[in-house]
Amino acid sequence: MKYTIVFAAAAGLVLALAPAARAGLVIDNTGITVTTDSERYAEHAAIFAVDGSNFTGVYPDELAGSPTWGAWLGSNSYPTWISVNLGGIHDLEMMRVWNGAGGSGDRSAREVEIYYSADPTAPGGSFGDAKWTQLGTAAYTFTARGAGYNGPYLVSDEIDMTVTAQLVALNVLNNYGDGYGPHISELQFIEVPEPATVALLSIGGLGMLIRRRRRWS
Ligand SMILES: [Ca+2]
Repeated sequence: MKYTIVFAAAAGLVLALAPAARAGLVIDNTGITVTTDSERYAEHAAIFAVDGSNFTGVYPDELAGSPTWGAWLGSNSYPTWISVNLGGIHDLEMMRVWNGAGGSGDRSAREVEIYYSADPTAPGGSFGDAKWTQLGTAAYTFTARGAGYNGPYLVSDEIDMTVTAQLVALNVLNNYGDGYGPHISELQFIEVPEPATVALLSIGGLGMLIRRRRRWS
């Protein structure tokens, strides 16, 4: 009876700890690579959507005196896609988006299908392939960012992603009207902590409970 109570309390503790332990960790972008079907200009290559730059998107920083524009600008031939390889399999919690600006803000990506795969050989662009799974059942509508080039801009979208994946692909169906193409300044991926971390916390909590129980009995 006593053990049952302790076990129930421990189980409750595990449940209580789990949400706290889910405070996300940003995946380091060092090992991240990308593939795409379009880069409008070399200085607007797809890699700049995951290079850890352009969180503010302030015009002078973004465009003037910079070797790159810090953002991906795709082609205006839709759909156009970018596939992010996280460098390993991760239990994702969220994707954070800094949508692009440009024009009067209407270069921001608008309707975007999101696909993911734990298989790094999933073929970019062929999202009907069985290796891909679509997140949700339809395209997401990303938030347009900024009016004109003059930020600063905040995070435009936080997309919940409770999935295990190595690849995350954005299939962009359109932008907010600018003729150049979709513009995305930065993508950030948040993962849940390693299960080992949660397990250690739980075991620690269980030990404390048992000790306390013994002291009381
Ligand atoms: Ca960037």
